[in-house]
Amino acid sequence: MEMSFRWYGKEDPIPLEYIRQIPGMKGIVTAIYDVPVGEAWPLDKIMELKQTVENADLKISVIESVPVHEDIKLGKPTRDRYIENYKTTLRNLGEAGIPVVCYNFMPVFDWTRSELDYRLPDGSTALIYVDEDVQKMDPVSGELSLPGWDSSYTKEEMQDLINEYKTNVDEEKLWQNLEYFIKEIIPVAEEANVKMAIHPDDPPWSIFGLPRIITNKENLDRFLNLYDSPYNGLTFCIGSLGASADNDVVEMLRYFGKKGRVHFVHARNIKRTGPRSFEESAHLSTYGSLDMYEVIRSMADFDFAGPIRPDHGRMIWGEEGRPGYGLYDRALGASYLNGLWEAETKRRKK
Ligand SMILES: [Mn+2]
Repeated sequence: MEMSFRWYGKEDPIPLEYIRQIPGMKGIVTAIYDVPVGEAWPLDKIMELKQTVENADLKISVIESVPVHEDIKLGKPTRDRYIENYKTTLRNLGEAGIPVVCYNFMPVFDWTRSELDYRLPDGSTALIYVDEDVQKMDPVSGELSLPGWDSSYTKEEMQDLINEYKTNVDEEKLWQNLEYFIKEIIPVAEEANVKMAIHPDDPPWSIFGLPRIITNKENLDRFLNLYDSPYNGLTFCIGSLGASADNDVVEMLRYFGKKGRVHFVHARNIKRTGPRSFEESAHLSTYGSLDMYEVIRSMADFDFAGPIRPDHGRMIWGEEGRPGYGLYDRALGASYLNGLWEAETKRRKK
């Protein structure tokens, strides 16, 4: 297990030097943020990022993420140009020695929450998802006030995009579009020696009537079978998958880990507050619905040697900044996970 931490580049209020001071911290999870979605990442920008991280005595463990252009998810004729750009990016990342790329295939919306600063009883704030609140939002009417949604679309563009999915892309069509993409990029990932790690949909169910398919064990299996290669793998996000009580994340992690397809782990706890509602809790097992000791135990069962990061954290100790991505609670999460891992792996050697 290689502990890592997400860093949003030079705009991130948390400097690499602080991240380096977290005990056991080895890797950085980051991306290039100033290249438009769909364009190829130039090699010199990647090398500059790598050097910045290495100057802080850390290394890039994972690129999270190389976003997939909507035209690819929609299966439009223009997708081929964007797929070629994606391949160029993968070749450049390979040349820079980047081992893993995290990406997702969620239509229009990335991770979704109804509130980003919900106050927990101890005074800390957390990201939460309350189903009734999300149901009330109507992105097509332009009334969307999705927190954290950094809208690069105008109201009209958003309406057109959502209508395009509703007219042309149901779940099966989205599977076909994903298959087309995977069959194009995995051979390039193999050549470039970059492991692809798809992130599950967060939350793992349809929102706003849009299809979502990377949601449960059966679908993750179906996904891996689209292209049978060790380079076609998963970012196993415990909090995303665990938001649905139907997902036994501990069993799923062990199952996919033993297949050699878990290339990256996102670890955070969530507390389910309804069938389709949850709060992001502190990492400790006793604070959420997921047993983090069992999570670590299943990773020890397949000798996980890849990168893991504390996914989100609460805002504590008066810290302000990017919701979910403060320094303190994620650092506590990393230390807790390191402690569980040390205890479990030492116990096994005795
Ligand atoms: Mn995640």
